[in-house]
Order: sequence, then structure tokens, then C-alpha cells
Amino acid sequence: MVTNMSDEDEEIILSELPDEDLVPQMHDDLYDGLKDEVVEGVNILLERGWTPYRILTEALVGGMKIVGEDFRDGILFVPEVLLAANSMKAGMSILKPLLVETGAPRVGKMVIGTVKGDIHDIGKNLVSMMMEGAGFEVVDLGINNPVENYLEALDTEQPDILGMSALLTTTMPYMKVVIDAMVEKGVRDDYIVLVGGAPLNEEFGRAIGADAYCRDAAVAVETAKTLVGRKHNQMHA
Ligand code: B1M
Repeated sequence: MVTNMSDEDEEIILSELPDEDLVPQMHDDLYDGLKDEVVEGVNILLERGWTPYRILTEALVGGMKIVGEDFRDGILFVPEVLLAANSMKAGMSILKPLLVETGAPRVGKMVIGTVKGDIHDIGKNLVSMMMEGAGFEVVDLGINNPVENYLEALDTEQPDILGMSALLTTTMPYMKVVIDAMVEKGVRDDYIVLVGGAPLNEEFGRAIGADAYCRDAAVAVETAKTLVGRKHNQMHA
């Protein structure tokens, strides 16, 4: 991996790099867990007129993809991945207020959480941010949620949508536990259930009885808008 210092200890000035070099450098900085540099890179791209969404997808998510591949291949380990994740979160925290339009008309409400046994939250946080940016009210239950947390939140929050996230093949089946509990309680059809996470696919979404599988945050927003619109139309028909 490229570090911030060359062999001659010459420091790389991020603001002097053209976009096509800055983005790969940010991938490297994310990989190396260099939070301050990632934040600096995000600010530079914002100053250069990049949209927050483009920065998020190309500079941050793009960098995290490389981290994921090397984690899978045993090149990176948990402590390094945590540092990379923290750098990603720092970059995301700058973009969040920009993605979230204050005072936008509320188009719907979503309760979202990562399922029991799973502590991955970057993707979920990204979905929350993008949904808020699109005008949804989001209640985030955080990570490691047992079925009781979801049911209680549905009761108290009365959202349009329940969103669940899982990043492990061992935790994704828990989504079905939650949906089955909703069926048993007779409330399944009161909500739109959207699921997402890297190991899922459409077939899995269908098999567990979700309304839709969302490949990424942008798809989550589009799907939510479509299904909430359809639900409201049905109610007023
Ligand atoms: Co973990 N981890 N991890 N990890 N981790 C994966 C998931 C893994 C694929 C890595 C690998 O081997 N390549 C692998 C799972 C393998 C498997 O299940 N088959 C894995 C493993 C094995 C583990 C541990 C078991 C490792 C260990 O301890 N030995 C352990 C498990 C801990 C636990 O949860 N109990 C573990 C731990 C960790 C860290 C704590 C170090 C850290 C998490 C930090 C954090 O989240 N705060 C971590 C990370 C960072 C990853 C990778 C590298 C990156 C995940 C990520 O943030 N991606 C990941 C590799 C990978 O996914 N390529 C990996 C970026 C994010 C933007 O994408 O989360 O997919 P993603 O979200 C997308 C979409 O999926 C979708 O939209 C998002 C935005 O576009 N989406 C939704 C997600 N949720 C949605 C919900 C919706 C809609 C869309 O609802 C409506």
C-alpha cells in the first residue's frame, strides 16, 4: 500500500493532488486508517464541488471495498479494519449534514437496525443517512438487535418501513426470525420490510418474506419511496 510519505520522506500534500490521484490516495489513507487524512480529503473534494453522494460512493465506499477484499484474503485483520472503519465514519460524519436536507418534507418513517449477533453498522448508517437525505425520518436501533427490539420499536414508533441489516452469513437468517415474529403477532402486513447487507441477494429477500432486498443505499431510498408511495395510494384509494 502507498503511505503518506515517499521513500525520501516527502510528504504528500493532498490539496495539491488532482482528483484522479486524490481519490486513490484517499483509498490508501482509508486502508491505512488515517482518519485525519480521510477527513481532509473529503473536505478538499467538497471544496472542489464534488457532491456529497459522489464523495461517499467513490472515495469512501470505494476505499472500503479494497479493505473488505484484503480482510477476506487474510491480508488485513480486525484491528486494522476497525481503524479503517473509524476513518470511514469520520468522513461520513462530515457528509451526513450535507446529505440530510433540513426541513425537507417527511416522506415516511423507517426503523432500522443491524440484527442480533452482528455488529457491522457502516452500511446501515449509510442507508440511514441517505434515507434522511431523501426526507425520511429514521429511527436507528443500532447493532446486535434481538427480535424484541424490533417489535418494541414498531409498536412505539409506528414507522412505514422496517429496515434490517446483516453482514454475516451466520446472522442473515435472523431476519427471518424477526419477520416470522411479525407474522405471528399479526402485524407483518402493517409494515414494509426492507433488508440489506453484502451477503444477501434478492432470492434470500424473497425467501424470508421481506418486501425487497436493497443492494445499496441508493436502491434502499428508491425502493422505500416506491413502496411507501404505493402504500399511501392504497390507503387513500
Ligand atoms: Co467484518 N466481515 N467481521 N468487520 N467486515 C465482513 C462482512 C466479511 C465479508 C469480510 C470478509 O471476510 N471478506 C466477513 C463475513 C464473511 C461471511 O459472513 N461470509 C466478516 C467477518 C468474518 C467478520 C468477523 C467474524 C471477523 C472476526 O472477528 N474474525 C467479525 C464479526 C463481528 C460481528 O459482527 N459479530 C467482523 C468484525 C468486523 C469489524 C468490527 C472489524 C468491522 C465492522 C466495523 C463497523 O461496522 N463498525 C468489519 C468490517 C468493516 C467488515 C468489512 C471489511 C466491510 C463492511 C462495510 O462496512 N462495508 C466486510 C467486508 C465486505 O463487506 N466487503 C466485513 C461498507 C458498507 C458501505 O457496505 O455494509 O455492504 P455494506 O452496506 C451496503 C449494502 O450492503 C446495503 O447498503 C449499504 C450501503 O450501500 N445495506 C443495506 C446494508 N445494510 C442495509 C440495510 C438496508 C438496506 C441496504 O435496509 C433497508
